[in-house]
Amino acid sequence: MSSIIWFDKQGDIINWESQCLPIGNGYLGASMFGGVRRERIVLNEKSLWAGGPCKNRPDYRGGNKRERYKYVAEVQNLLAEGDYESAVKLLPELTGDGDFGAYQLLCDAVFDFDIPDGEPDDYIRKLDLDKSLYSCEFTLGGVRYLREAFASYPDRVIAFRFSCGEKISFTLKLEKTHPSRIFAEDDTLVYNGTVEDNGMRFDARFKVVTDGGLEISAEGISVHDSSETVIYFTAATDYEMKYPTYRSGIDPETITVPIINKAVEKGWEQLYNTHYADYCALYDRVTLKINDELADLPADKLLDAYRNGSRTAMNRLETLYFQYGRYLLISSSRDGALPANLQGVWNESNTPPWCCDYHINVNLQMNYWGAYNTNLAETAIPLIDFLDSLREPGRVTAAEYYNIVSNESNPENGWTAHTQCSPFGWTAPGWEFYWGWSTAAVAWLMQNIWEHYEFMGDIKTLRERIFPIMRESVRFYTQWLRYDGKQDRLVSTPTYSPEHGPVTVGNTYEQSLIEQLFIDFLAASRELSEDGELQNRVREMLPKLKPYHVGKTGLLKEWFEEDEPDFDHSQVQKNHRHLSHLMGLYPGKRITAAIPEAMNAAIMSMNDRGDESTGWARAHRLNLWARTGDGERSYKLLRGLLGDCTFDNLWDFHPPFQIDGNFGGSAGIAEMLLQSHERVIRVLPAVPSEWQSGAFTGLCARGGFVVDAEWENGAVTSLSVTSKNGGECTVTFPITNGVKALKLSLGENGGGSWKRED
Ligand code: FUC
Repeated sequence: MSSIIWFDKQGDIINWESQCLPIGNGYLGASMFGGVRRERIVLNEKSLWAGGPCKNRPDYRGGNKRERYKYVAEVQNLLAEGDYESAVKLLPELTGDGDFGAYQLLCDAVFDFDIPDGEPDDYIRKLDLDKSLYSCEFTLGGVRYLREAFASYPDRVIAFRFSCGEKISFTLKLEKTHPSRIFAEDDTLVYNGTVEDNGMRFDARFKVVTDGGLEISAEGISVHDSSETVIYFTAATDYEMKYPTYRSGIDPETITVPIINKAVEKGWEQLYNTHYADYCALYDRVTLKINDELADLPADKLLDAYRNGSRTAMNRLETLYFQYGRYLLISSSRDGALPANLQGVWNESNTPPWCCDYHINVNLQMNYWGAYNTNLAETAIPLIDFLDSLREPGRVTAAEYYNIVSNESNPENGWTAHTQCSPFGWTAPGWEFYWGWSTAAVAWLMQNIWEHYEFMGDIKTLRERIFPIMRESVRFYTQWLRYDGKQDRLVSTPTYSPEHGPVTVGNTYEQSLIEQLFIDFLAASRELSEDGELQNRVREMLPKLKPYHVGKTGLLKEWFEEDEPDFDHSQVQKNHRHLSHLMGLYPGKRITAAIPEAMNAAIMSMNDRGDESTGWARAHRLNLWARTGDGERSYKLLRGLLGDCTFDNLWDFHPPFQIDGNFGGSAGIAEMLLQSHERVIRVLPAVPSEWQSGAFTGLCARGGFVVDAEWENGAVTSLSVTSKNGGECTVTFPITNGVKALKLSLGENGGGSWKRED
């Protein structure tokens, strides 16, 4: 069944986050509503940001205050002495300040179509995920209207086509623009300006090819009596992901002009063919079918039916949501552009929630949870590039806040970042300690990039791109950890469990993330035959981290001190959205059924926190439950995520719209179908009884294996495992009532397949 998100009525153009349908190519985004007479298209260029260094802000330092390490040391000493009250007084010193900036809207393109009054018939607007094509079609006064759009990554352009059975007229005006010049250049409307806050330059072009009359002026575009008009759109800025100026010095029009000319030369058909080939090369790698998926309803009605428990709607929405996550990742994260932000690439505001930034206490990590297991490794390259770019500013933060200094005799000696990052190398803590301090956030991100090697086995990328970033992060943590006599372990201190709880010493979040980084770093070193002082140091420190402890209640402790009499329970929130102490279960690999005490304590903690939460927090819970192997509970979380935290356009909400929940949800569905974190490939490890039968192709396992499977009545009926790099793997999967292990040996670059015979 094809994967199409569709509506039988126009979207409300005011209600962007729930009504629009998005297209994008990593650099650019457009979101449409399907308005019949008035259409609003929200346009974005991913690097268009306020904030950062500029003429008016010559002293910009990525938020870093100076010599904060002195206060940090004092806080550490006070905490070690048990003087929490005095330590807390100093926490405002452990913050950053300055202009963080925000992701900007490029502009709204508002179309007014001169078409007769009346209700349209046979209205349909849709986003076809299989074709990566948006369209809106209707009949009015006996005339059929068709509007289409796609965003091409190879040609870096978005194309809009307006066709109808008769000749019509329409206008296009740009609204919510930045300070700019808007003018005609032959058949092109040029929107050339700057972001007021920082002088970032941009150039956007709308080139019109029409069979009708055309007028372009500062007012916008006016098309008369046309039965077909194509508008080619592109935009670029002078942003460059390079410390310390973050400007390329290149006129953006030198990028946009050749792009737009080439696009027109190619024309709609050829552009689309190039786009389709590029898109399918990623998207088509994975298919998913669950039961019969009968319902084919408009998205809002599909959601209603889903909430009401309609069987046919359920599996349909689940597979659609799964593929939508993949579509959104392909559309918002491509090599050469910045990574997907809190809203991917789509944004209607100059003051978006959380600045639409790169939050790294869960959100950016979650954006990429599905990148590898759903076979989209290429989409995660921007994350590697971005983290690499944070190393230089991150060294300033390491020096000012941690006294970990890189210099000529000690280069690349350690980098760090905190809760929120910007494209301008903001790596300092936030302007309040309680949400802004997050020393282990980078350790967490190292899991994301290590996955590249785990899944792809690409030694060159590991050696040249990933390992240097990891190694410098490891250097940072080895110098940061200190021995705590009371706790008898090496600790990160002070720590604050993301957005939750009192300041403590060595909370589970930080200890467990640093532990996982050390483990992964040693594994990476083995692959590269790197062994030296740093590896020795890590081997020595690793067993002293002791992250996991079970409390009096039997729950896994979030704070080491939580059973102590003077622990401040007033800050503990029972149903808090973050499950920061369970990093070892997911996305980490430390808590498994092989350590039942830890697994049981983790499960008790999850039960204690409850299943209801915000969008991304449900997606995290879904992945966590999938790791426990509990299919029914995972399914309950999935149903909650889709039923309670999803807008009509299938965007996840926190609220507001936050794309991490879409990505985490998609990753979670894959995690229910296939797991590989324990050196064993588990097929259908957490499938609910509701998913009686189904089939998937192309899901990826660590070690470079690609798995296709079919199942019926919960038992695998067909299984194929293909190795990308050669090697052996062990596969387990359910056969009738139980799980049996089957070993497949796969040759060099070879593959294997197995068909169950009854
Ligand atoms: C994290 C969360 C918030 C929000 C923000 C963008 O800090 O705790 O809920 O999602 O990121």
